[in-house]
Amino acid sequence: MINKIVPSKSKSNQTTGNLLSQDGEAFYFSEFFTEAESQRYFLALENEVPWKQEPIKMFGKEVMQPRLTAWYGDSGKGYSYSGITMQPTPWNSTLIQIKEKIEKSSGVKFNSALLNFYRDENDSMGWHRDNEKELGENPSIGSVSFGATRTINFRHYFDKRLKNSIDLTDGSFLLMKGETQHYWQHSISKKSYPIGPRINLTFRTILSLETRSRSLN
Ligand SMILES: O=C(O)CCC(=O)C(=O)O
Ligand SMILES: [Mn+2]
Repeated sequence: MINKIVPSKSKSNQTTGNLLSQDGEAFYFSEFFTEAESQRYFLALENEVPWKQEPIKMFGKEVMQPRLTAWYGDSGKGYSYSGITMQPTPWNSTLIQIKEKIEKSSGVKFNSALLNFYRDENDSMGWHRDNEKELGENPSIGSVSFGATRTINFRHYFDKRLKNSIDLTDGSFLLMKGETQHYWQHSISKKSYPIGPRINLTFRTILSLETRSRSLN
C-alpha cells in the first residue's frame, strides 16, 4: 500500500486522519502554529539553542550525525549516552510555550524533547523507531516542525511493503501514539534540490531519565 496524503490547506489545524493503515496512530496537523509564531519560534530556537553535531557509532565506527541536535528536559535526572551521563538542558521560555500548546491539544504531558536542526537538503535522519525502554510501552511523541518542509517516511517494520509519507510543513504538528513505535519505522530523507534550514522538536515522556541511550544515524 503506497499512498501519499497531501495535507489540506483549507482549514487551520486540519488533521489528515490516521496516516498509518494499521498497528499504530499518527495524526498530522498543518498550520498548528501561525506563520508569525512559527517565524518567531524558528529564530529564537536557531539562536538560543546550543546546537551540536554529535558522533554516533554505526557498525562499530564513529561517524558524525547528519544534523545538529540538542536535548532539553525537566531538570533532575540525567541520561546515559555513549557511556557518559548527560543532563538535559533546562527548558527555555520558547520551548515551554510550544510544549504547553501541544500538551493542551494532545492531552499528553511531556518531560523532555530532542531537538533536531537540519541545516540544508543534505541533512537527514535514518530509519528508526523511538522505542527505547525509557519511553515505556506505547509512547506518545509530539513532533513540531519549523522552517523548510521535509518529508517524513513511514514503513512497517515487519512488512516493509506498507509505507506512507507526508510533508511536514512550517508550523505543523505530528502526533505519533499507540503501537506506532513497535510496528513502524520513520525517517527523514535528504532532498535532491537546495532547501533552507529546518528545526524539528520531538517531545517525549521519559519514565526514567536515568539509563537512556540513543544511537540514531
Ligand atoms: O525531524 C523529524 O521530523 C523527525 C525526528 C525524529 O524522528 C526523532 O527525533 O526521533
Ligand atoms: Mn523519531
